[in-house]
Amino acid sequence: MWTAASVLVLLFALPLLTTAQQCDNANPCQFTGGDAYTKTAEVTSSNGALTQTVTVDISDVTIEWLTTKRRTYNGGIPGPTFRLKAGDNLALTLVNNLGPQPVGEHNEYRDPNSTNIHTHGLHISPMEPQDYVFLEVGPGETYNYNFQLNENQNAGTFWYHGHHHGSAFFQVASGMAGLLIVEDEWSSMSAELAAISCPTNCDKEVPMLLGKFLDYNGGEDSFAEVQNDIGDPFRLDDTVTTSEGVTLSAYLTDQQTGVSAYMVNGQVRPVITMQPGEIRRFRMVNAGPRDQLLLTITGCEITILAYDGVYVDTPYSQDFIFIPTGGRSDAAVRCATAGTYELRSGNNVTHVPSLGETDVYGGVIATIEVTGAAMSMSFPTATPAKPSYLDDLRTVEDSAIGGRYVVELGPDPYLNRERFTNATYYRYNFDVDTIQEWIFTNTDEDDGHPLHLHVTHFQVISYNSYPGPINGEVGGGVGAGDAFAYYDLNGNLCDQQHKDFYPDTVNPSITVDTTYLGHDTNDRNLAGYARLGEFRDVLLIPPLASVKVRFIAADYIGPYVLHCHILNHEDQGMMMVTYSAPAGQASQSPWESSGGHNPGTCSSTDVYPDILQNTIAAGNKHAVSNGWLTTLVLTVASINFF
Ligand SMILES: *[C@@H]1O[C@H](CO)[C@@H](O)[C@H](O)[C@H]1NC(C)=O
Ligand SMILES: *[C@@H]1O[C@H](CO)[C@@H](O)[C@H](O)[C@H]1NC(C)=O
Ligand SMILES: *[C@@H]1O[C@H](CO)[C@@H](O)[C@H](O)[C@H]1NC(C)=O
Ligand SMILES: [Cu+2]
Repeated sequence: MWTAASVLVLLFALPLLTTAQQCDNANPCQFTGGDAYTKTAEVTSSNGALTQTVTVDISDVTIEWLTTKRRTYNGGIPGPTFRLKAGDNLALTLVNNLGPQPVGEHNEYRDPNSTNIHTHGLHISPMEPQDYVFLEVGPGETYNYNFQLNENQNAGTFWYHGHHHGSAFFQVASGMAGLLIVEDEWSSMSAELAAISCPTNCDKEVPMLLGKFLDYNGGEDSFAEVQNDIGDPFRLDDTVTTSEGVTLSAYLTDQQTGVSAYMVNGQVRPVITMQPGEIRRFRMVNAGPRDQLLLTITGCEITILAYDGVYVDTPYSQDFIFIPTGGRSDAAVRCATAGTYELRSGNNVTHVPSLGETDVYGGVIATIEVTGAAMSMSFPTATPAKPSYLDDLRTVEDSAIGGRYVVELGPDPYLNRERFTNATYYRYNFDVDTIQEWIFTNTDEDDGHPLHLHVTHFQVISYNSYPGPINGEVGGGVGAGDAFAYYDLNGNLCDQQHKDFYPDTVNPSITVDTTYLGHDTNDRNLAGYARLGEFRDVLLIPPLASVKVRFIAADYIGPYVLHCHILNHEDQGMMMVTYSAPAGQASQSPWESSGGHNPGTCSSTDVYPDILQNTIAAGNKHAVSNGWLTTLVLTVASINFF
């Protein structure tokens, strides 16, 4: 018999049975997504200052039905958004409430409970109490950061995250990341840009901290695996058997059943609501920490405003946005007609020649619901002027170059043929305020690596022809003690090797896969390439590539850290330190390049490696520029294609 009470029970029970609400840790299911997009809580500076505390602790984080224990900033994913202006002071107290931990091995995942903060992309001092990433804030410790933003800091989209070597991947993947936005002065923006930007039109800004914070089923580099390696006691429950008859951990790590999402501000596939014709400013951070994003919004228009917090000279429309892990993009987005659209990421065969086999996340990230009255808005056609430390260096005289250097990537986790040693092992030093010309090369046959430089952005000058070397993985995986060697493009062993080289264990010749050779002649608008003249602080270096960049080592003395922003690679040693010395004090670096062999070279008789070798030698000294060297550098093939 139906009583009023049982009808009521039914009314309440029915919606529960038909939605994801019925799922919990004991009854896992796929995520539904679909909540309205929400901005992360923002704190804004006033009168040139912002004082904040971020506390790192273990928190219960609930994502739809899944509850996990994560290390977080102030209890949530992501941390609070900081809004600042050029010249501001950010007094940031970092409280580490975590407990003791075992001693771990150098260049392996370790120290889950030690942390620090890196202000990724700011032009700021790399010394204490600012952006010194070798500072360890250990369990139970508190540190008072005092970040003094440069008077001329360019306005843009930046972020902050944990950067302790050994736990960088683990903590960022756990959700320890937040947005850091430097706002433009209203008066510096065009009417169209001001119409989609704070301070007057904050409702048009869509800040998005994107991250794969649900990364269980991604194999050996996934969060779940690293949790195991690093000894996190807060792994998924292995004691509860789920309704599927397996443990939650087994369910989630299964490629078929496991959930995965590239989250937006800690939300799974949220819905962004816009009106037809409305333009919004998407401020996107790829907090990764290991996948690249190749974003598209089929049916809508995209105008690129900035990459990595630096405006492009003139906004341009493009049907994709490529953001390597660690990178950012500001893009103006407009959907002309009512309907439902998807912001999705995925590889695309068109772009493969530039990306090789680099990991690109595949899936829907957010939905855009376009509804309501039509609006008439115009895309910005101009961007604010850049500060002088971001001057255009494309046409500087050779005699103005204050130093040259080569940074060679691969195999992971090697950078310039060594793994990370220590904070004061400067592989190269240069005078502050000089113009630097560096070449980034990637010896991997198949995989690109996103290289990040601290303290300053660099300008992309050219994609050069690649003469070798390539790294050959001989006898299994690559790592300390594993056999690998450098070969030329014909597969012959290079005479320039590395300090872990064991001649007995490698083949004298191998077959080289040159599928991804030829970035210099590639004239297409492909995701894996930055447009020449643009600035980046993270640049994907495609497989078998040589990219020339320049920057002014302006204002700051101290360590300029370089590392692969696939944070798994960084934690395992794909990081090194260069040093900006007081004017006139740069000297020959006290250490030889890897065991006497110079990165970027293969055979000492080839012309191109000769140049690189000489470039390194010259760059090691103070502001060298001599005639024959600069002539040789000019002969390096560099074809400008935009
Ligand atoms: C880290 O800190 C948490 C919170 O105090 C503690 O439970 C855990 O045992 C500590 N050690 C490790 C290795 O996680
Ligand atoms: C692949 O990228 C090209 C160029 O950006 C684009 O024209 C094409 O539509 C894309 N294909 C898919 C399936 O997204
Ligand atoms: C850093 O590493 C270099 C090169 O291995 C070594 O010579 C130097 O002593 C090390 N410094 C410290 C402080 O450990
Ligand atoms: Cu890498």
